[in-house]
Amino acid sequence: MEKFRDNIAVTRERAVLVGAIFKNTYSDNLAELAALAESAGAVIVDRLQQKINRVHPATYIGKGKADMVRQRAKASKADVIIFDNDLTPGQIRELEDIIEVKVIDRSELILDIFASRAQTKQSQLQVELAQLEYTYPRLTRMWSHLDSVAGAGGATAAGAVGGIGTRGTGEKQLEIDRRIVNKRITELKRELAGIDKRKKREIEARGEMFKICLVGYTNAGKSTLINKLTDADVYVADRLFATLDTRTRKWAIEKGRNVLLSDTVGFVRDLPHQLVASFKATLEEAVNADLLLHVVDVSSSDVQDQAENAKAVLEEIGCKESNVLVVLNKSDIVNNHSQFELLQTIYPDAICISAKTGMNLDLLKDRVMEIYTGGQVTLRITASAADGKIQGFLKSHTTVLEQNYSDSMVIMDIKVGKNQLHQLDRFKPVKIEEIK
Ligand SMILES: Nc1nc2c(ncn2[C@@H]2O[C@H](COP(=O)(O)OP(=O)(O)OP(=O)(O)O)[C@@H](O)[C@H]2O)c(=O)[nH]1
Ligand SMILES: [Mg+2]
Repeated sequence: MEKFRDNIAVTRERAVLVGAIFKNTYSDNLAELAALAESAGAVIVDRLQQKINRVHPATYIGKGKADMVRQRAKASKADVIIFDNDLTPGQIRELEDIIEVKVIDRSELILDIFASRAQTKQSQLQVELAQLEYTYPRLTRMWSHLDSVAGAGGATAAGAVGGIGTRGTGEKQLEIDRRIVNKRITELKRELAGIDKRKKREIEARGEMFKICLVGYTNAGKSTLINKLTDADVYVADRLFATLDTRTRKWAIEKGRNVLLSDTVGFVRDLPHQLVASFKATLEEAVNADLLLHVVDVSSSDVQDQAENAKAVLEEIGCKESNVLVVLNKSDIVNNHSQFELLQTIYPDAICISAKTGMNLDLLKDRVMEIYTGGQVTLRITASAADGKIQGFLKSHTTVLEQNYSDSMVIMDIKVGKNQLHQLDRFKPVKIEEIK
């Protein structure tokens, strides 16, 4: 195995995709794996789906099928085989022996993409932790294998020294001991806990503001939407996992009505468990939100699965379904109209928008406003003109339609959300009356 897995990164490598599907299950077309591989920079030269009756413990797909993969890999001059299924270290080793080309699995591919995208300290540490936790058990077994191959060189000690894809010298790696990895894991956890605490304080400092979080499958258009609605200036790209960090901005839904809008990491089917665990703090933003906008890319041929998978991740991290508003994005480039209609029946409350062209963003604003305020009422508030507190509150938390003075009184006509009415109690104005 040390012959091939000296570098797990797949940039510019010629890749053959392999997916094992079980008889009687639906046929997944490897589209997602292809998108992931391309996002990681690989060039796809062939793809194969193998129907199997059961998992073969040694090779997952069985020796005969592995041999077929070898022939195809040879014919297409492949550098790497990427499996859609998660493999054990032992299976990877057996497969590499048979196929004679580097083999990686889906989780390793995703971790590699995350590693190349991580920009902030927090996401870099989160990815490193996930890599160590996923790769480490594999490495320890690789090391025990190496021990018996005197002088073997080139096996990766990936996360331990510098992230997946880092080539190190064999000698040096043999020196790397499990304790170093464990120590690093402890260090990472401690550093991340510190960042978590700071983030929690930041969230608390936001106080009573209404919090909205954009969630959904990767590449659905979340960052495009936050950029359109606020001055966020988040990086947008037609590739998977463009965003790994959370960005929060003020969004003025109406004049004087500010809410907080957050963009966060996108989801994908079966995100490696280690990754979800270490990105917990980033995903916390979604758990704490008052409202989630689930952005769905209606131009994708895989849209229904993507939406279902995103829902599953939301459930996994503990979000309530009642807080979710589905947003059908990219309505400007629908190619499959019957699928689009079907989606509208599945999600009858969804709003069809285009984050790119701005289509229907006013409808989205109205709906969010409705949820935020619980419907609005118009009130005439009479208070002492000297009462600065109530005037300050009304100006920053409600829509002031008119403001007049009479004697020592101020009379303000305002539009306010029913959900906010209780906040008026503490100001004790002289008079509150509803007006039409
Ligand atoms: N035609 C069209 N393209 C869109 C629309 N919204 C986003 N896109 C494109 O879709 C791609 C992905 O957009 P992003 O905003 O980066 O998607 P994201 O959900 O933030 O993706 P991740 O950060 O990877 O999770 C970009 O190429 C956008 O230009 C839309 O409404 N219409
Ligand atoms: Mg994004």
